[in-house]
Amino acid sequence: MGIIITNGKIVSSKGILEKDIRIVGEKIVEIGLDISKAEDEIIDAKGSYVMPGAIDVHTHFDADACGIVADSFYTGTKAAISGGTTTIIDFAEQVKDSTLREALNQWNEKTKDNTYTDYGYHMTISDWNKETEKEMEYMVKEGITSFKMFFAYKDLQVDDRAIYEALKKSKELGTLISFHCENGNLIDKLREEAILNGNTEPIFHMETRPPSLEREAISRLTSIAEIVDTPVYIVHLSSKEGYKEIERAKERGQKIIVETCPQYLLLNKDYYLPKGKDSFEGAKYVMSPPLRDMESNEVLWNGIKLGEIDVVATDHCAFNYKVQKELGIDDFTKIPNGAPGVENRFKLIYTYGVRKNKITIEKLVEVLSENPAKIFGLYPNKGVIKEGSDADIVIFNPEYKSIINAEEQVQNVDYNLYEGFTQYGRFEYIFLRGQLIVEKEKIVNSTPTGKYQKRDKGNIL
Ligand code: DUC
Ligand code: ZN
Ligand code: ZN
Repeated sequence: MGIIITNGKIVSSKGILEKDIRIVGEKIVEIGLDISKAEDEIIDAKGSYVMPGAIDVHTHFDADACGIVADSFYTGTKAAISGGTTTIIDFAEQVKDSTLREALNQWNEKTKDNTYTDYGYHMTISDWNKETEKEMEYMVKEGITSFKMFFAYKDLQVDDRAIYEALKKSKELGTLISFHCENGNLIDKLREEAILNGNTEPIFHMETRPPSLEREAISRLTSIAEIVDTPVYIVHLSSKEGYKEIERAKERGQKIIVETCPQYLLLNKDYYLPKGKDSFEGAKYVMSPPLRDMESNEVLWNGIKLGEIDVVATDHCAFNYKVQKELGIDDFTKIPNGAPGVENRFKLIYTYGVRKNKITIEKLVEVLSENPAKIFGLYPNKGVIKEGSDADIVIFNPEYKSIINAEEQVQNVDYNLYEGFTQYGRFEYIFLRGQLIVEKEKIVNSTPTGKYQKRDKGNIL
């Protein structure tokens, strides 16, 4: 017995198809008309879009501050699938003086039988040495075909020489390295100066991470990548300054893959301004890079439309406002760095992108599903509705309207970046590998059945 999804509009980056889908077990087995067989269960998707499950390639679940975890893999992936995301790729983090294998073991323990979505890992490299280089080969065998390096943070950042060597190794292996582009040494200096001058409020998180320092790191990265002659992936692009720097590299003929996040499209630096009685509220928006000006919002939207920005991910890294963000009440440098959003991405991009005519519905599928799957070696199992693909399917009814409210969210965190925002759409059904997980916005399969995805090498678009 199979499942037939009928009457819906199947969306891909190429257009819309009005056909039926037949699912048997975990896979899509047929797409066409009159394909149902006796005893098939029929799902009527009239009035809805039928889309491949979204993929969020940038999450940090299980992030700890003062011994507390807001979103674990369990709650975080439950929130993800409630919001239309059926696969996530989280960052496993090598800490200095330890190995990539140790990080992988740690992440495997966190995720075991504990995720509602399918999942994979990128491996963060923070200790570059001969052993790390060798371990990259082992990671590829384990299905980890992407890595990450940082230009910022004392504990994580690597120098130009390490980036050059790692890119050479990555090129040899056919893998991809993503980069957090902010000049950490100068940011550290600006933060010290701010505190010495008594500038302790959350707004100084933004003031001490100016867009010029994002541009500088991008310029350095693209210069190194040019020498190695290899593509690079830039995570969470936030500013028009950074965008222009990427354009310059592309004009030279370089391949740069670019990700942004809803917060850099929809929010701006005014959120750091003290509001009413609570001058600390800006702490909710302490994330890196920080929020930028409204012009940057528009440049990034336009970049998506033009195909210059390839992926919209979330950088979900949740800390509660109470107790956790409050660690920095007297000193912004102690505010845990990160913000939630895994649950909200799909409807926000639909509401403020598609409904506002900034992008098409096809582009939404491209940047939320198809490109992430292609870039990170999940395609065509994921990212597309096609015969033979995993039946990760979102049936999205665009007509419902709701207001974002942290009290009603699935994310296990006490605030929402988009509190009070209107959003459109309702998830009528969400399937993960043929299993019905969400019906009418409610989780109907309470067992986490997410599976680790051994990834292939990605296709550079
Ligand atoms: N960068 C990330 O990608 N995530 C959380 C914090 C950061 O700086
Ligand atoms: Zn980052
Ligand atoms: Zn991140």
